[in-house]
Amino acid sequence: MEWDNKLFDLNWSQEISNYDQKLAAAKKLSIMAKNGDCIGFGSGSTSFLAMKELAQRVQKGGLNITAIPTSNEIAMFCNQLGIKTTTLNEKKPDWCFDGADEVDKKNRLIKGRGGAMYREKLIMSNAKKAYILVDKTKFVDRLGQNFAVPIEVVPNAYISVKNRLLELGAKEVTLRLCGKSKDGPVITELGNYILDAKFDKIEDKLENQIKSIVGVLESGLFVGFNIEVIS
Ligand code: ABF
Repeated sequence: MEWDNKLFDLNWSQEISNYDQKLAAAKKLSIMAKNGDCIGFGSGSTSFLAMKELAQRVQKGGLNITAIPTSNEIAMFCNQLGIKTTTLNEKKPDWCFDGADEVDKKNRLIKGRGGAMYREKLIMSNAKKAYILVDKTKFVDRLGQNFAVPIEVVPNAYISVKNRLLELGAKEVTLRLCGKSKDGPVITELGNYILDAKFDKIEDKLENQIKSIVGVLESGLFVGFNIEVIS
């Protein structure tokens, strides 16, 4: 029997919100890939569509790329779709793509609804350029208007981090809970918790202020990256 690596149904695309806009962005992204590119693969539904578009080009035999995935889930999808993967310890990405929850006029982002913002920021900070794939609902006048800033914290520090975030001006900080019954904290790939912090005003310095709290691994606030937004 042949080795069967098919674990996922990769046909759930039609349930994606704003599907047509996301697919259009994904298609624009996929034609940018060139032979030999090492590409950071982001998470979320728009990135998933881009990954499927890229996989079609790979499967037709016309494109030879290597992916650095931003989550274990994306790594498994790549594997199933026949896209080679590597890690940041082996290779540096030439560029990367990812989704976002909010984009403001200065190309600052809130990311991390899927909880993968640490690896997403790690890859983005090692790539020369990031293409951010969004539908029109993601553009905001004020960063933080629709989404809280997600923050990955070491479990034994989540109360002290929450209190520091309130001191920094957060008006509400909640522990992200999982599932419909909300009976336990969401656990990240690294075994940490996620706090969601609502801010009325987000200045550039907030990213570093959050990062400097002891017990914080990373936040979903992305400031100052070389970004091109594709919608
Ligand atoms: C990832 O996917 C996250 O950082 C962001 O929260 C989310 C966006 O998802 P989608 O493309 O499904 O709106 O990029």
